[in-house]
Amino acid sequence: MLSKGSVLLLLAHSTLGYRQPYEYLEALNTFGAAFSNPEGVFNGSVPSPLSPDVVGRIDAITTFVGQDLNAEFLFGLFYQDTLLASTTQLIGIPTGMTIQSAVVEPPVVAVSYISDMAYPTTNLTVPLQIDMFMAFDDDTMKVVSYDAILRRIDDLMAYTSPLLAPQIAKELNSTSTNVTELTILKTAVDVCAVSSLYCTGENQQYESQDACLDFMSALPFGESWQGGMNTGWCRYIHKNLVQYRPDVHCPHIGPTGGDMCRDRNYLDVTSTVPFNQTLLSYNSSYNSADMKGITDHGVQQLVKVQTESVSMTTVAFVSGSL
Ligand SMILES: *[C@@H]1O[C@H](CO)[C@@H](O)[C@H](O)[C@H]1NC(C)=O
Ligand SMILES: *[C@@H]1O[C@H](CO)[C@@H](O)[C@H](O)[C@H]1NC(C)=O
Ligand SMILES: *[C@@H]1O[C@H](CO)[C@@H](O)[C@H](O)[C@H]1NC(C)=O
Ligand SMILES: *[C@@H]1O[C@H](CO)[C@@H](O)[C@H](O)[C@H]1NC(C)=O
Ligand SMILES: *[C@@H]1O[C@H](CO)[C@@H](O)[C@H](O)[C@H]1NC(C)=O
Ligand SMILES: CC(=O)N[C@H]1CO[C@H](CO)[C@@H](O)[C@@H]1O
Repeated sequence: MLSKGSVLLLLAHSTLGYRQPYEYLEALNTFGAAFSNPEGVFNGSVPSPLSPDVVGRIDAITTFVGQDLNAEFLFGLFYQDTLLASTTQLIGIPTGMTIQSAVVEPPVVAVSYISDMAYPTTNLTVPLQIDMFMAFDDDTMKVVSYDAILRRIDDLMAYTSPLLAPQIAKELNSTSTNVTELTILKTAVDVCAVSSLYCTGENQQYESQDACLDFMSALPFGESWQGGMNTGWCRYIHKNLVQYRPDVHCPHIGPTGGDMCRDRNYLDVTSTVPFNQTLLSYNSSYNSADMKGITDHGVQQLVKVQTESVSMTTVAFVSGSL
């Protein structure tokens, strides 16, 4: 319990201070524009909005550490290899990004984007809502932490799969009208095509093309939230990254799934906080000047946040006076 006269002490971070709110909004727009132009980011014509030490997490997939892996996932994932570029893909290509909601609370921004995902072979464009907590390097305004949730990813897949399936059947000369079967077939064909082309020599994963098709056809596609688990869906996601670094990504589409497409423990996943830069911002509004006139009880309620990890930006109570 706080005694009367307790002082709310706010330990300051040793940075120069935060940017103006509009600068965070600009950074959100920059990120949105980059996400909508993956090819440009990947070929270097659009500067990457990511800080070199970025750590990102996408709930339906997993955590990515460092600029290379994050760039591959956020941008490279959508930049199709010529091998598959003209075929129907289960993952759309972002073609536009708008902000539906945003809160700027330096150093953290919470944002909900609507990304227009295009499926060119079917002329389909479907919105995907992406909720993110983001923190920026305040010198460069590049993303240093992001925690992304693909909102309604299950609904999106349920909506698009039957619309894509007839075109997939046509491309694969299949007479099936069963969406599940076609999805598994498409996953197997694409993963194995990528594996044969890129995963050779030391990076070889399967004994033969047939061995690959057999393995992939028997593997459950999985639920859409299992994009980081031992599923066909996980390998389907990772197949797009193989083109960039076969040595890193081939194991992810192979039988073992490497360190990406594997069993994961729900409790571990949920309790791990992988970020280097905090996504907590409770110091920024509640400074001691703001607290004037608020009762001790009120202050306690405001800062009674249970946090998972305590970083330098922390709130502490000191009894007595300073
Ligand atoms: C890079 O990507 C942009 C955007 O799609 C494109 O306009 C440009 O031609 C590409 N440049 C190179 C060198 O491939
Ligand atoms: C997509 O639109 C183009 C141009 O309108 C049309 O030629 C093509 O047939 C359409 N494709 C499908 C699969 O609907
Ligand atoms: C589908 O059939 C066409 C025409 O016979 C052929 O050119 C194409 O290679 C076949 N595609 C596949 C994936 O088997
Ligand atoms: C589609 O195929 C799956 C897997 O073979 C099967 O479990 C399911 O019953 C089929 N659905 C329909 C509607 O036939
Ligand atoms: C926390 O709040 C104090 C008091 O307003 C302020 O001096 C300090 O700069 C803040 N720390 C951060 C990291 O914003
Ligand atoms: C600079 C720094 O602290 N990098 C760390 C960021 O977090 C990842 C794991 O989440 C570490 O592997 C890095 O060393």
